[in-house]
Amino acid sequence: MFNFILFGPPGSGKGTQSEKIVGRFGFIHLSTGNLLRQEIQDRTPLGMEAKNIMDKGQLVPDEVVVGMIDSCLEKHRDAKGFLFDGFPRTIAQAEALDKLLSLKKTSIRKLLALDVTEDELVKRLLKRGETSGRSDDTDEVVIRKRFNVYKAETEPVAAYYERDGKLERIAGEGSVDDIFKKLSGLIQTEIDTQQSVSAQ
Ligand code: B4P
Repeated sequence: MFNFILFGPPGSGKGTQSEKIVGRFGFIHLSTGNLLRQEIQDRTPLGMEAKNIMDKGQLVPDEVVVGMIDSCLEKHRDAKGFLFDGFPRTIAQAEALDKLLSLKKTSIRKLLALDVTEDELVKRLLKRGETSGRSDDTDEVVIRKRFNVYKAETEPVAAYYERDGKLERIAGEGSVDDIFKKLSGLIQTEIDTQQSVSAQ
Protein backbone atom coordinates (compact mmCIF):
# COMPACT_ATOMS: atom_id res chain seq x y z
CA MET A 1 0.00 0.00 0.00
CA PHE A 2 1.21 3.52 -0.80
CA ASN A 3 0.02 6.09 1.70
CA PHE A 4 0.83 9.77 1.32
CA ILE A 5 -0.13 12.91 3.25
CA LEU A 6 -0.69 16.12 1.32
CA PHE A 7 0.14 18.85 3.80
CA GLY A 8 0.10 22.64 3.92
CA PRO A 9 -1.66 25.72 5.26
CA PRO A 10 -5.30 26.56 4.40
CA GLY A 11 -5.51 27.42 0.72
CA SER A 12 -2.13 25.93 -0.21
CA GLY A 13 -3.77 23.76 -2.89
CA LYS A 14 -4.24 20.45 -1.07
CA GLY A 15 -7.75 19.90 -2.40
CA THR A 16 -6.80 21.06 -5.91
CA GLN A 17 -3.76 18.78 -6.18
CA SER A 18 -5.44 15.81 -4.44
CA GLU A 19 -8.00 15.47 -7.21
CA LYS A 20 -5.25 15.29 -9.83
CA ILE A 21 -3.13 12.86 -7.80
CA VAL A 22 -5.94 10.36 -7.19
CA GLY A 23 -6.89 10.65 -10.88
CA ARG A 24 -3.34 9.64 -11.90
CA PHE A 25 -2.47 7.04 -9.24
CA GLY A 26 -5.83 5.53 -8.24
CA PHE A 27 -5.45 6.13 -4.51
CA ILE A 28 -8.47 6.64 -2.24
CA HIS A 29 -8.78 10.36 -1.43
CA LEU A 30 -9.51 11.05 2.24
CA SER A 31 -10.18 14.74 2.86
CA THR A 32 -11.38 15.47 6.39
CA GLY A 33 -12.52 18.93 5.19
CA ASN A 34 -14.75 17.32 2.52
CA LEU A 35 -16.06 14.70 4.96
CA LEU A 36 -16.96 17.44 7.46
CA ARG A 37 -18.63 19.60 4.78
CA GLN A 38 -20.69 16.57 3.74
CA GLU A 39 -21.89 16.16 7.35
CA ILE A 40 -22.84 19.87 7.37
CA GLN A 41 -24.74 19.51 4.09
CA ASP A 42 -26.59 16.45 5.45
CA ARG A 43 -27.43 18.45 8.60
CA THR A 44 -26.28 15.66 10.93
CA PRO A 45 -25.65 16.47 14.64
CA LEU A 46 -21.90 16.05 13.98
CA GLY A 47 -22.18 18.46 11.02
CA MET A 48 -23.98 21.10 13.09
CA GLU A 49 -21.28 20.94 15.78
CA ALA A 50 -18.51 21.02 13.14
CA LYS A 51 -19.98 24.06 11.35
CA ASN A 52 -19.84 26.13 14.51
CA ILE A 53 -16.17 25.27 15.00
CA MET A 54 -15.13 25.66 11.34
CA ASP A 55 -16.85 29.06 11.04
CA LYS A 56 -14.60 30.31 13.85
CA GLY A 57 -11.47 29.05 12.06
CA GLN A 58 -10.81 26.41 14.73
CA LEU A 59 -10.09 22.69 14.48
CA VAL A 60 -12.78 20.07 14.97
CA PRO A 61 -11.94 17.76 17.97
CA ASP A 62 -9.35 15.04 17.25
CA GLU A 63 -11.64 12.15 18.26
CA VAL A 64 -14.26 13.25 15.69
CA VAL A 65 -11.88 13.34 12.71
CA VAL A 66 -9.96 10.23 13.79
CA GLY A 67 -13.28 8.35 14.00
CA MET A 68 -14.17 9.46 10.47
CA ILE A 69 -10.80 8.34 9.11
CA ASP A 70 -11.02 5.00 10.92
CA SER A 71 -14.35 4.14 9.31
CA CYS A 72 -13.11 5.20 5.85
CA LEU A 73 -10.01 2.99 6.18
CA GLU A 74 -12.30 0.08 7.11
CA LYS A 75 -14.55 0.76 4.13
CA HIS A 76 -11.61 0.57 1.68
CA ARG A 77 -9.64 -2.41 2.99
CA ASP A 78 -8.42 -3.38 -0.50
CA ALA A 79 -7.23 0.07 -1.54
CA LYS A 80 -3.96 0.39 -3.45
CA GLY A 81 -3.17 3.38 -1.24
CA PHE A 82 -4.60 6.44 0.51
CA LEU A 83 -4.03 10.12 -0.04
CA PHE A 84 -4.71 11.98 3.21
CA ASP A 85 -5.69 15.59 2.50
CA GLY A 86 -5.93 18.01 5.43
CA PHE A 87 -5.29 15.18 7.90
CA PRO A 88 -3.46 14.83 10.28
CA ARG A 89 -3.70 18.42 11.56
CA THR A 90 -2.40 17.84 15.11
CA ILE A 91 0.28 15.61 16.66
CA ALA A 92 -2.50 13.60 18.37
CA GLN A 93 -4.08 12.93 14.95
CA ALA A 94 -0.68 11.90 13.52
CA GLU A 95 -0.12 9.44 16.36
CA ALA A 96 -3.64 8.03 15.95
CA LEU A 97 -3.12 7.65 12.18
CA ASP A 98 0.19 5.82 12.67
CA LYS A 99 -1.56 3.40 15.04
CA LEU A 100 -4.48 2.78 12.68
CA LEU A 101 -2.12 2.13 9.76
CA SER A 102 0.15 -0.18 11.76
CA LEU A 103 -2.90 -2.29 12.68
CA LYS A 104 -3.32 -2.71 8.93
CA LYS A 105 0.40 -3.54 8.57
CA THR A 106 1.12 -0.41 6.56
CA SER A 107 2.47 3.12 7.16
CA ILE A 108 2.92 6.60 5.68
CA ARG A 109 5.54 6.72 2.89
CA LYS A 110 5.92 10.51 2.64
CA LEU A 111 4.39 13.73 3.87
CA LEU A 112 4.33 16.13 0.88
CA ALA A 113 4.30 19.70 2.21
CA LEU A 114 3.20 22.61 0.00
CA ASP A 115 4.96 25.91 0.84
CA VAL A 116 3.00 29.09 0.02
CA THR A 117 3.39 32.62 1.42
CA GLU A 118 0.65 34.00 3.68
CA ASP A 119 -0.22 36.91 1.35
CA GLU A 120 -0.83 34.50 -1.54
CA LEU A 121 -2.95 32.25 0.73
CA VAL A 122 -5.20 35.14 1.82
CA LYS A 123 -5.69 36.15 -1.82
CA ARG A 124 -6.61 32.61 -2.87
CA LEU A 125 -9.03 32.00 0.00
CA LEU A 126 -10.87 35.34 -0.37
CA LYS A 127 -11.18 34.63 -4.11
CA ARG A 128 -12.54 31.13 -3.44
CA GLY A 129 -14.95 32.63 -0.86
CA GLU A 130 -16.55 34.77 -3.61
CA THR A 131 -17.91 31.68 -5.35
CA SER A 132 -17.69 28.66 -3.02
CA GLY A 133 -20.25 29.73 -0.43
CA ARG A 134 -17.77 28.53 2.22
CA SER A 135 -18.38 30.70 5.27
CA ASP A 136 -14.82 30.10 6.55
CA ASP A 137 -13.40 31.76 3.38
CA THR A 138 -15.23 35.10 3.35
CA ASP A 139 -13.94 36.86 6.47
CA GLU A 140 -10.23 37.82 6.58
CA VAL A 141 -10.28 37.70 10.42
CA VAL A 142 -11.38 34.04 10.30
CA ILE A 143 -8.77 33.28 7.61
CA ARG A 144 -5.99 34.81 9.78
CA LYS A 145 -7.27 32.79 12.75
CA ARG A 146 -6.95 29.61 10.63
CA PHE A 147 -3.31 30.50 9.89
CA ASN A 148 -2.60 31.00 13.60
CA VAL A 149 -4.16 27.63 14.43
CA TYR A 150 -2.12 26.09 11.59
CA LYS A 151 1.16 27.51 12.95
CA ALA A 152 0.46 26.45 16.53
CA GLU A 153 -1.15 23.04 16.05
CA THR A 154 -0.55 21.75 12.52
CA GLU A 155 2.99 22.83 11.57
CA PRO A 156 4.56 20.54 14.25
CA VAL A 157 3.10 17.57 12.34
CA ALA A 158 5.72 18.14 9.58
CA ALA A 159 8.54 17.86 12.14
CA TYR A 160 6.93 14.69 13.53
CA TYR A 161 7.31 12.96 10.13
CA GLU A 162 10.68 14.63 9.41
CA ARG A 163 12.19 12.63 12.30
CA ASP A 164 11.60 9.49 10.23
CA GLY A 165 12.92 11.07 7.01
CA LYS A 166 9.41 11.26 5.53
CA LEU A 167 9.12 15.01 4.91
CA GLU A 168 9.33 16.41 1.34
CA ARG A 169 8.87 20.16 0.85
CA ILE A 170 7.48 21.44 -2.47
CA ALA A 171 7.11 25.06 -3.63
CA GLY A 172 3.32 25.54 -3.82
CA GLU A 173 3.32 28.73 -5.93
CA GLY A 174 3.22 28.63 -9.71
CA SER A 175 0.84 26.89 -12.08
CA VAL A 176 -1.36 24.04 -10.83
CA ASP A 177 0.12 21.79 -13.55
CA ASP A 178 3.75 22.56 -12.63
CA ILE A 179 3.07 21.80 -8.97
CA PHE A 180 1.31 18.58 -9.96
CA LYS A 181 4.37 17.55 -12.03
CA LYS A 182 6.61 17.93 -8.98
CA LEU A 183 4.21 16.04 -6.70
CA SER A 184 3.57 13.21 -9.12
CA GLY A 185 7.32 12.86 -9.77
CA LEU A 186 7.95 12.35 -6.05
CA ILE A 187 5.12 9.82 -5.74
CA GLN A 188 6.26 7.91 -8.82
CA THR A 189 9.81 7.70 -7.41
CA GLU A 190 8.43 6.12 -4.23
CA ILE A 191 6.43 3.58 -6.23
CA ASP A 192 9.42 2.72 -8.45
CA THR A 193 11.71 2.34 -5.43
CA GLN A 194 9.25 -0.02 -3.73
CA GLN A 195 8.83 -2.07 -6.89
CA SER A 196 12.58 -2.48 -7.39
CA VAL A 197 12.97 -3.55 -3.72
CA SER A 198 10.16 -6.10 -4.14
CA ALA A 199 11.71 -7.44 -7.36
CA GLN A 200 15.06 -8.20 -5.65
P1 B4P B 1 -9.86 21.93 4.35
O1 B4P B 1 -11.09 21.51 3.66
O2 B4P B 1 -8.78 20.91 4.57
O3 B4P B 1 -9.36 23.06 3.38
P2 B4P B 1 -8.30 24.20 3.24
O4 B4P B 1 -7.16 23.94 4.17
O5 B4P B 1 -9.08 25.45 3.45
O6 B4P B 1 -7.83 24.29 1.73
P3 B4P B 1 -6.91 23.54 0.65
O7 B4P B 1 -5.46 23.58 0.96
O8 B4P B 1 -7.53 22.20 0.36
O9 B4P B 1 -7.09 24.53 -0.58
P4 B4P B 1 -7.52 24.36 -2.09
O10 B4P B 1 -6.82 23.33 -2.85
O11 B4P B 1 -9.01 24.25 -2.11
O12 B4P B 1 -10.22 22.54 5.81
C1 B4P B 1 -11.33 23.36 6.13
C2 B4P B 1 -11.64 23.36 7.65
O13 B4P B 1 -12.12 22.05 8.06
C3 B4P B 1 -10.48 23.63 8.62
O14 B4P B 1 -10.23 25.02 8.82
C4 B4P B 1 -10.97 22.92 9.94
O15 B4P B 1 -11.86 23.72 10.68
C5 B4P B 1 -11.72 21.71 9.42
N1 B4P B 1 -10.86 20.49 9.38
C6 B4P B 1 -10.49 19.83 8.23
N2 B4P B 1 -9.69 18.77 8.54
C7 B4P B 1 -9.54 18.77 9.90
C8 B4P B 1 -8.80 17.95 10.80
N3 B4P B 1 -8.05 16.92 10.37
N4 B4P B 1 -8.86 18.23 12.13
C9 B4P B 1 -9.62 19.24 12.59
N5 B4P B 1 -10.33 20.09 11.78
C10 B4P B 1 -10.30 19.86 10.43
O16 B4P B 1 -7.08 25.76 -2.69
C11 B4P B 1 -7.57 26.99 -2.24
C12 B4P B 1 -7.82 27.94 -3.41
O17 B4P B 1 -6.61 28.21 -4.08
C13 B4P B 1 -8.78 27.38 -4.45
O18 B4P B 1 -9.68 28.38 -4.82
C14 B4P B 1 -7.87 27.00 -5.62
O19 B4P B 1 -8.52 27.15 -6.87
C15 B4P B 1 -6.73 27.98 -5.48
N6 B4P B 1 -5.46 27.41 -5.93
C16 B4P B 1 -5.01 26.14 -5.71
N7 B4P B 1 -3.77 25.97 -6.27
C17 B4P B 1 -3.43 27.18 -6.83
C18 B4P B 1 -2.28 27.66 -7.55
N8 B4P B 1 -1.22 26.87 -7.81
N9 B4P B 1 -2.27 28.95 -7.95
C19 B4P B 1 -3.34 29.78 -7.70
N10 B4P B 1 -4.46 29.38 -7.04
C20 B4P B 1 -4.51 28.10 -6.61
